[in-house]
Amino acid sequence: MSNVGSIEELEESLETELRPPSMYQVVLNNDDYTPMDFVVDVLQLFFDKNTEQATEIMLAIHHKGKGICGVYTFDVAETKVMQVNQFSRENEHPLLCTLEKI
Ligand code: TYC
Repeated sequence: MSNVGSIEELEESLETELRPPSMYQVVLNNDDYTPMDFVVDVLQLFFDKNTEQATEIMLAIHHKGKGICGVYTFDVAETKVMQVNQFSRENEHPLLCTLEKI
């Protein structure tokens, strides 16, 4: 517990810390140019998927337009989005990773 100096602060921090954090889906979007193998690599490198899981998610995105890679608190989700988009630009692919509040 942080910053508890008065009854008011105690009540506020208990209230704040007892509420579960908002959760965010990290989403990969389909495009016509990113190679399928690159998307499978991204899912394994950044989202802890094995080859079979990564291939299944990649194909679902390819057919449906977008797909969920994982669900995280805001800070973790935002970091993953930035890392994946940076990795895609470095490799000159248009793959777009976004974040959606649940
Ligand atoms: N549609 C891409 C292709 O045919 C593959 C792809 C899948 C791209 C998933 C992005 O998030 C994506 N090469």
